[in-house]
Amino acid sequence: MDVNEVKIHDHDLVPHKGFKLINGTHDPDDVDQIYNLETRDSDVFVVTYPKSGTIWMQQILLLLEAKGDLTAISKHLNGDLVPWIEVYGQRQMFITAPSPRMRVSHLPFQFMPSALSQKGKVIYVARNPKDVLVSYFYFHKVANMLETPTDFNDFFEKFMRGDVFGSSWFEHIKTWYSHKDDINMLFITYEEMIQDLHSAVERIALFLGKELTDEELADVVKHSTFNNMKNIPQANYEQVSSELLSHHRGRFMRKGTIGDWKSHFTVAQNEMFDKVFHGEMAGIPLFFVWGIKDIA
Ligand code: PPS
Repeated sequence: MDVNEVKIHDHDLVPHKGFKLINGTHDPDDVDQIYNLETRDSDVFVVTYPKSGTIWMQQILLLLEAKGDLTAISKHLNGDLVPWIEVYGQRQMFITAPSPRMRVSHLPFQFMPSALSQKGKVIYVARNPKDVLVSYFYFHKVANMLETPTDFNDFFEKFMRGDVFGSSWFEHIKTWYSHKDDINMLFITYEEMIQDLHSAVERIALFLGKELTDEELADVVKHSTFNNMKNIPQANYEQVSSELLSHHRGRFMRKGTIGDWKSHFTVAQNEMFDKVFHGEMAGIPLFFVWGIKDIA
């Protein structure tokens, strides 16, 4: 099934084994089977909580594979070339797909192929959760399979309760991070990529064992900057039907920066967020960049 075949049933989230799936996009029985998939050494899974840089990483993987040649990847949507493994029908296609199989996923660790502990690689992209929340708020207005929030506060509360597809941001990152040594995983942040995209792409290429010339690497970087990606229709999913995405209400390449939360959070929301963050992340050695000035 390609992206355009996803059916809009209603806005229901389907609770499944402690995680919330989207009705019509995911099938719980199918998702359960992902755990049993055989993996290959050449498999690459990009794992993210929604709105953390999934499409950005799809673009980088595709460009690394094409040695920086944008025209080689321009005919299809990023999500058709590097699909979400949990979208209904994709698991079956994965089984027979030729190598290298590159996939993205928003699933928590416990649903992913157990064989990843033996074969295959994972790139986990983390983003500071305040910016994730804001980006996800706007995406709910665009994506017709997700309920449009009444207002920002309504969405803020849903996000904090984990009452969204992806469930709790805190649980997602903590479970994946706690398994980082059990699998072959590169942990990278959205903010590191913003700060120095060239170094990030070099790290990703090294992790994947891709050998590119300096010129090819520079092309990968050039075609994955926000300014260039915002003009690439397939990276913005512009070909996806208006039944699925209300394109007039927003874009995938929206702001592409760090700290947009500062123009959205009230003082009270920020205090509440910090309190929850510090409680949930106590003892976890992860540090986030919360504003663009922090890296300038
Ligand atoms: S999704 O729907 O979960 O797949 O969305 P995802 O791709 O994970 O996240 C979308 C946000 O990533 C931003 N983005 C980028 N930022 C900087 N540089 C590049 N090249 C880039 N590509 C995507 C995109 O703009 C969304 O963030 P916001 O804050 O909404 O702009």
